[in-house]
Amino acid sequence: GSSSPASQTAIPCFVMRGGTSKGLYFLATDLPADRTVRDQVLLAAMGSPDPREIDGMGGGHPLTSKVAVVSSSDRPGIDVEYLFLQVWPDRAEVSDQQNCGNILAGVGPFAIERGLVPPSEGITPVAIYMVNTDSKATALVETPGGVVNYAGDARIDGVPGTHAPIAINFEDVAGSSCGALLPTGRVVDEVNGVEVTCIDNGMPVVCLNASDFGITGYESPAEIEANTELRARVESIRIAVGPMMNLGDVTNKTVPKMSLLATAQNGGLVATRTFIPHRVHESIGVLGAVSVATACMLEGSVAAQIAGIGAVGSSLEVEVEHPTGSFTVQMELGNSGSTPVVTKSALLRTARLLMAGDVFVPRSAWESQ
Ligand code: NQM
Repeated sequence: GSSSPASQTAIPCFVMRGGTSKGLYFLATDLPADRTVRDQVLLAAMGSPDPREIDGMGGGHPLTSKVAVVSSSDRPGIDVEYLFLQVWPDRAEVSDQQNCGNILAGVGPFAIERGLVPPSEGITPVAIYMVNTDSKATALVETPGGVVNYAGDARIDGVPGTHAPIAINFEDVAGSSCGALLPTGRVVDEVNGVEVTCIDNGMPVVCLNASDFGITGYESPAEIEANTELRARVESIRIAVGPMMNLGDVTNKTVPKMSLLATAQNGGLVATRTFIPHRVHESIGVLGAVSVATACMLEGSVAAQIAGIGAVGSSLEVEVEHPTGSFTVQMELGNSGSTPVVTKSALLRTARLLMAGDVFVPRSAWESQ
């Protein structure tokens, strides 16, 4: 009846495509301050746990069950803070254990649209503190006439059509999750009889040689997901390397990502098929691609053995191939002794505001604690 309290709570929310992912974008001030209640609310908003997320906004896949929580910042040189949350589709769990460079692509436009960052004429640089990894990114957002522009000629593989370019620059992301670029202290480790390269240049990734697993590395994500023996072998290596990468017990974590590598097919650096970590990515994550490209620069690594290149020059542009095309990473290299180190990386993304309004959650979700 009209006197009963509203059965649902409305929360201001944008739905955005960020790069090759899609998610819900919130201002931190619009969400419950208590983490347990916040996670309860986000699960309800997405419709998790349910493999189809039918009673919520999630798309039933990790790439479409993502959340950005954005807030203003007092940190020097920083405009906004971005916390990434992965909502598991099929498990009642929200994880802050990884960053996401694709959802990051929507953070600049969102911050401008929601009034956290005043637009400049032409292009607005947005300096973003990435809470999950205590690191910084700068996104360049087109704002002609002080309005965010989403239309343009930039194309990224894995997304139909063309859109306004959003250039993103990273500095100092090495070791941001694991404490070191090479968290095991070695370029190559042997785990379960297989050579692996464990690396973190913004995302913890384990580079594997696809041929060690009896596949070509050019299979479709669906074919790879259907290979139960392969999945079990990759997962047991993942569990084994977790503690070696300073990530602890990773059984229930979304990291490290497991990237099966093969010789490039289309003139790129290397071909990738990446477990994130249970579903296989339709393309590759942003920081995941940066980490794989970095591994290719390290002499003797599993990646370099396949890519067949050492470090060349001080700045280069490489294509990391993936199931739906390739991902361009620009890298600047410095030297630490004889080891090349990636000092900066830059890449191109696009993002688009899909919907702005309120997301509704059952009142009990917000009041559950
Ligand atoms: O590596 C998927 C994505 C990602 C993460 C994943 C990402 C990144 O494509 O920076 O973007 O690997 O979980 O959104």
